[in-house]
Order: sequence, then structure tokens, then C-alpha cells
Amino acid sequence: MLALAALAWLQSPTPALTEHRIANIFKPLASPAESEYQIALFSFVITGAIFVAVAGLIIYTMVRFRRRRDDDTRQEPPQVYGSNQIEAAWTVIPILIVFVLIGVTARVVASVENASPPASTVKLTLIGHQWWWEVQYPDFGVVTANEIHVPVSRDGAHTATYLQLESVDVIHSFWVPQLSGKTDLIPNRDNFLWIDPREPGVYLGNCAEYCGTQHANMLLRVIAEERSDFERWAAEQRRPAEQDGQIGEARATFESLSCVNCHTVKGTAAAGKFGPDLTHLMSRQTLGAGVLANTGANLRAWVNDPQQSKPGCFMPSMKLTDRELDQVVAYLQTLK
Ligand code: HEC
Ligand SMILES: [Cu+2]
Repeated sequence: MLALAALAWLQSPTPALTEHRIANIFKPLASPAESEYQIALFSFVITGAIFVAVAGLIIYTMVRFRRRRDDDTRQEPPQVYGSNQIEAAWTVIPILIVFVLIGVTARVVASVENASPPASTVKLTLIGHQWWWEVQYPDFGVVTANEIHVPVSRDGAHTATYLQLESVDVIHSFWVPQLSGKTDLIPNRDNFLWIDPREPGVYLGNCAEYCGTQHANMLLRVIAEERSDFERWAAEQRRPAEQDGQIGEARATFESLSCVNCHTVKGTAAAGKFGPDLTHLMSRQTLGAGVLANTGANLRAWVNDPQQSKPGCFMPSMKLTDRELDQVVAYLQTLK
């Protein structure tokens, strides 16, 4: 018993956070984000030039034709009506500019939307929940949450990952600024999106459509890694939970609580689908969709009362006894 308590208190080592990327649209690191960034720049340059020209003319006119001190005639300057040249110019030039902007934008939208996945591509389904992300890899038999592992795209080996976006409740939106523009996750509708991160590392994102109280704490990580690391990760995730004899009692406690109605731990009685799959909980960097780092102390605090860290979230405060808490946390820490 004491040993279990000690185990529960043992800090699980903070998972090594690889390169930590910033959520910055000006530093795209995948094809969709890159082409969207380029049309954004292009439109900005054109509209910027229009702004400078119009503002410049206005300022020039204000200065050039201002009222002078020695001018007391109070007369309007001569007015010009119906100049065909001027009217043609201010109709035709803006129309041309609008067509160029439409054309360039349509080309990029089509190239991002119509890209068809090669057979070897990794496909996953991302399902929005208030306020966390369910991640399924049907081809790999893997279900996880809040952290999306994908293979990195190296020159030559283009390994884009295709995401099918769904929602079980309200509209959410996938946004990892360095990888792609936003795409909504809409109930009863499948949306698609692809990403091909060029550098390994952790890309940060978040829900970009207001979806309720804890919308701001619906964070998302894309972990891009070498193909072989990705395959190894997927193979690990596919395994059911370890059946270690030593943790029999802790596991029995967990299985006796209502956790099992909301959470799945593959290979145990826990088969709930309402909350995140916990089979390999300890392989994740964060808890509660990014609100807490996944450390022993934070895990204990979360299980003790998730409403402290994420008020309003749909995991109730479980009111466990100290003994139950020790055992449940000890058990969760074996879910590597
Ligand atoms: C009524 C359903 C429900 C019950 C019962 C429940 N949970 Fe949860 N749990 C959730 C939901 C929903 C989340 C996601 C919360 C969020 O991030 O907004 C969650 C999140 C978690 C997480 C964080 C997972 C992650 O990857 O971020 C852990 C750990 C956890 N629950 C453990 C437990 C344990 C242990 C019990 C039993 C003592 C339990 N839960 C009981 C619904 C439930
Ligand atoms: Cu959301």
C-alpha cells in the first residue's frame, strides 16, 4: 500500500519536448500553409500599393489645394464632369485587379483542396469534442487524444497526412498555423485537410471556432517525426495495456470506479467512449488538451479534481478517497 502511494507520487519524467514551435502564420513549414501565406502576401502587396496610391493622392490634394492665407475669394475651384478617360480608368483598373486576386486565390484553393492522397499516405480521423480532440488511425488500429503524430515530409519522400474532420457536438476548427489554414469540424459532415510538415518537431495549434466554456483550453499538438519513429510509435499505441501482476490491486480499483464508463483502456473492463482513450496515457505530453503538462503531480491533481484545472469540462470531480486516488494514479502511471 505504502509502496503504491510512493509510486503514485513519483513524478513521471517530463516527456522530452522536442523542438517547440511557435504558432506563427509568417513561418509556414508545410505546403498548404506556405501557398496560403504566399497569396496572403501577394494580396497584401497589391492592396498595400492601392492604399499608398490613394492615400498619397489625398494627401497631395489636401496640401496642394489647401486654402492659403492671402486667398479670400472663397470660390470653389473649377469642377470637372463626365471625363470618359477618368471614368474608364477607375472602372477598368479595379476590375483587372479584382480578377487577378480572384484567379490567384482560386488556383491556390484548388491546389490545396484537390490534392489526392497517394496510397502510402497516413490517414487519420480527427473528432472534435467539447473540449478535446479524439484522434483515430483506422489503418493502424490506434486511438489517442490531443496529440497527432505524423511522419515528417523530407525532400523526395513526400508523405502528406490526410485528416478527416468530424465533430460529435458543436462546430470546432482545426488550426495549426504553421501547417495549414483553418478547417472546421462540423457535426454530420466530413471535412478533409492535409498537412506535410517539413521539419520534425512539435507544432502547436488550437480550436479556432468558439465552442463553449473551455474553448480556449482546447489545444492541439502535431508531433512530426521521422517515418521510422512514427511507425514505432503506432506499433506501441496499438498494443493493449500492459497486464502487470504487481498492479492488480490498483487496476481493480480503477476498474471498480465509474472512470470505465467514460474512458477506454484497451485490454481492461474500461471501454467508455465519452472521454479520451487512456490506454497509452503516459506517452502523451499533456493532460486535458494542453492545460497541464503530463507530470505525476499534475495527473494526481487532475484525477482528484479536473474542475480545478479546467472549470466546466465534462469530467466531473470524482470525489475519490485518498486511497482510491493513490491507486488510480499509480495505475494510470503504468499506462505507458
Ligand atoms: C462523465 C465522464 C467521465 C468520468 C466518469 C471520468 N472522466 Fe476522465 N475525462 C472525461 C473527459 C470528457 C475528459 C476530457 C476533458 C477535457 O480535456 O476537456 C477526461 C479526461 C481525463 C484525463 C486526461 C486525459 C488526456 O489525455 O488529456 C484523465 C487522465 C482522466 N480523464 C482520468 C479519469 C479517471 C481516472 C477517472 C475515474 C476516477 C475519470 N477520468 C472519470 C470524462 C470522464
Ligand atoms: Cu473546439
